[in-house]
Amino acid sequence: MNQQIHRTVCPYDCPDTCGLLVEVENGRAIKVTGDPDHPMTRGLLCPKMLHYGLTVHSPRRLTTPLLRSGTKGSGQFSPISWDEAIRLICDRWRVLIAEHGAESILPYSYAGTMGMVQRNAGHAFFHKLGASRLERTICSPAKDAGWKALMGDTPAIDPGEMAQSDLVILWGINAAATSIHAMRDAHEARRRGARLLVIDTYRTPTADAADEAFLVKPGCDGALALAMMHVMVRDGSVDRAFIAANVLGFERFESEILPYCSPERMAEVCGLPTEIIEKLAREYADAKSPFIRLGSGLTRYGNGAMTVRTISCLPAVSGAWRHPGGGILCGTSTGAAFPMASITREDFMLQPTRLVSMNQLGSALNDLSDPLVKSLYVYHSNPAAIAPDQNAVIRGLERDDLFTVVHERFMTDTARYADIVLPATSSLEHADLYRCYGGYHAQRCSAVIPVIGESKNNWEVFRLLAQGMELDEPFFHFSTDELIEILIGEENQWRTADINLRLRRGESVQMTPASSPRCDWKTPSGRIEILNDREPEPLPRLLPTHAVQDGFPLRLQPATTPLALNSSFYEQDDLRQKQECMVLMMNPVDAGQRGLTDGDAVIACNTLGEVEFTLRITERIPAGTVVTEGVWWSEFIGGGRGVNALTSQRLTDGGRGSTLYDVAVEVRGV
Ligand SMILES: Nc1nc2c(c(=O)[nH]1)N[C@H]1C(S)=C(S)[C@@H](COP(=O)(O)OP(=O)(O)OC[C@H]3O[C@@H](n4cnc5c(=O)[nH]c(N)nc54)[C@H](O)[C@@H]3O)O[C@H]1N2
Ligand SMILES: Nc1nc2c(c(=O)[nH]1)N[C@H]1C(S)=C(S)[C@@H](COP(=O)(O)OP(=O)(O)OC[C@H]3O[C@@H](n4cnc5c(=O)[nH]c(N)nc54)[C@H](O)[C@@H]3O)O[C@H]1N2
Ligand code: SF4
Ligand SMILES: [Mo]
Repeated sequence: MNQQIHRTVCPYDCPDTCGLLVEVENGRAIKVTGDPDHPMTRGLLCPKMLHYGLTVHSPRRLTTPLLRSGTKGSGQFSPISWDEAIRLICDRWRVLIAEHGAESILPYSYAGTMGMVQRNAGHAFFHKLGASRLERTICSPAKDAGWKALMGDTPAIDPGEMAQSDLVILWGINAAATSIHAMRDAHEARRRGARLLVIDTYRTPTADAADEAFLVKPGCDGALALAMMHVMVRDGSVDRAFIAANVLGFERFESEILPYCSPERMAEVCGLPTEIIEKLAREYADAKSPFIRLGSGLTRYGNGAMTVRTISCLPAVSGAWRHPGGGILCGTSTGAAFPMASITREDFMLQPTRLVSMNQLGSALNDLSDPLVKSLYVYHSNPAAIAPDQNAVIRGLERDDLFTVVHERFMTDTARYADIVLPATSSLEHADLYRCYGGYHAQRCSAVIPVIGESKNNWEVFRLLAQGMELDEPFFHFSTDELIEILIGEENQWRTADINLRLRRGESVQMTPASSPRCDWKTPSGRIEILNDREPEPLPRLLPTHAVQDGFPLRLQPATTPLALNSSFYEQDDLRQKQECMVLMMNPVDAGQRGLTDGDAVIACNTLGEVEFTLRITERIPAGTVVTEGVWWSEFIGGGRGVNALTSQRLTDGGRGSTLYDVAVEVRGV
């Protein structure tokens, strides 16, 4: 028996980027555990990755290239060889480029793997081809836009500071599901005496772990933050000395905005009673070093950027920034640690090509002209399930004249609509370099098992396509390891020669962020800019969400589940069965008003679509809101449509992000 333990990294889109130990026996991953020596993981893994072997060796894995043999969406395909697949794709693209121009080809990729080489493997190829470019903004760009409007380029504080705080607020983050190591840190802070508060739209497992949870109406946190600051001004608990030295424009904010944001007024908007807002404001102001960990949940609304900007004013007004442990953390950025431009190769573009928002794929496939999108190449993403306005996306994918290629590990909703499907490796079958967005670590890894079937990794496929399209560029001859070497070759502020050496050895390394001292604000004025005249809205203020629609009185919140990650992990039967089925959670009051009972089959609808759910009546959801968790594959749900048949292609107020959580619906029995 040949048995070995290998070090590798979790490839999924999760802020923790865990170190994994994989036990391999005769070429199969038989056990996966959290690396005890990894600075963030420290031996703790989430339930999804504990059985990663079931994903990697799933009987559902695609093993050969496939050519469509039935109608689009039928899932009927015949196996073909790689040579034939590449030839068919390149022949078709040559014709399309001659007839419609290269911008008629649209790549679509996002976060199936977070490895820097495999994730960005297509950029150089599509830039060289002159294809349309994808604006990759589905996740939370509104968070960055909101932060930037107030804080400019000020870097994030160290997530580890949470331990020094006396009041931790997890705001719009379901850490127990989505960032389990931040949750562990929150527990540790609490054991040391900090109070733990959660602000969410429903009672999540994270809320259960808190000393107190506050449930707001979806997209209305800005009102809560404004009311808190109103109370702080009224009660004289703002830090005037800190403001005078560090903040720009507080006087105007104080005189033009806050007087209209009394708790009485804002209570109606955010759904929290006046006395609770008062209490929360006092507790925040009285804490010495309150630490706000801001999630992405509240950013996916029409007012998402403004909400982040408004909440981020709190530590400026209270002076929390003065003390270690105090402040607000939106997420860390390690983007500058590696020379990504040497992989993405924007210099390969002869001129900047058309940009298409990934949040508006439905419109791009149905309405975009000059040129029409004639070919879609999807890799490590599942837009038929995860993109907003699913009906529009699928209508586009059904077009007979659209040539669709999907490179995937599984027969996803998107792959079902492909003309050609290409089998992709899992992270255990290819090399890559990973960096984290919830901390400052990085790690390189090699393949630890042989490839499954004829799968190929993203970079290998783009090398074959470059050859097929006769793209004459030495770059396309590099191996994955050579590209990794380009990324870690040179030292910089983040990576010393020693860190690079340890990266080469496959160790998990803690990089040194190019940080600045506390209260060194990287804004044009050198202060926290509560007043920012460069923004369309110069001051933070109350902005409405999108989802106010007559006839659709309930707010639907699509939420995450600990048992899946976006549409990934539905291939693991055990995890999926624990979720049981696609559930819609509703407060007893709303259910009573509609004559619905627990377990009913129900339909949630709005002007975009109708989706079937199984109803679960629960006090965990406040009246007026309904919640569904997970992004289900259509093969496991009734009616064939997931929650994104109800979400819209409208964009956020800043950052052109998705407004996936900004949804109005009505619910009825089937
Ligand atoms: N298990 C698991 N882990 C994941 C993912 C997953 O799907 N499953 N997804 C990964 C990805 S891609 C991302 S971007 C991150 C996201 O991770 P998080 O930042 O945690 O974001 P979400 O889970 O989308 O939303 C967080 C919480 O915000 C709440 N929320 C929604 N709207 C509002 C609002 O208006 N106000 C307030 N206060 N709360 C609101 C939701 O109910 C949810 O509990 O997680 C990553 N990790
Ligand atoms: N309703 C609703 N919609 C959402 C969300 C939500 O919470 N609710 N979350 C949103 C967010 S925050 C995000 S970030 C997006 C995420 O959207 P996506 O990035 O599309 O993420 P996944 O759904 O995980 O799909 C990734 C696919 O990549 C494939 N894959 C994995 N590794 C590889 C590889 O190495 N090569 C190739 N070729 N394929 C690979 C997997 O099999 C999987 O099918 O979804 C968004 N959509
Ligand atoms: S999904 Fe997140 S918590 Fe789970 S193993 Fe991967 S990085 Fe760690
Ligand atoms: Mo995301």
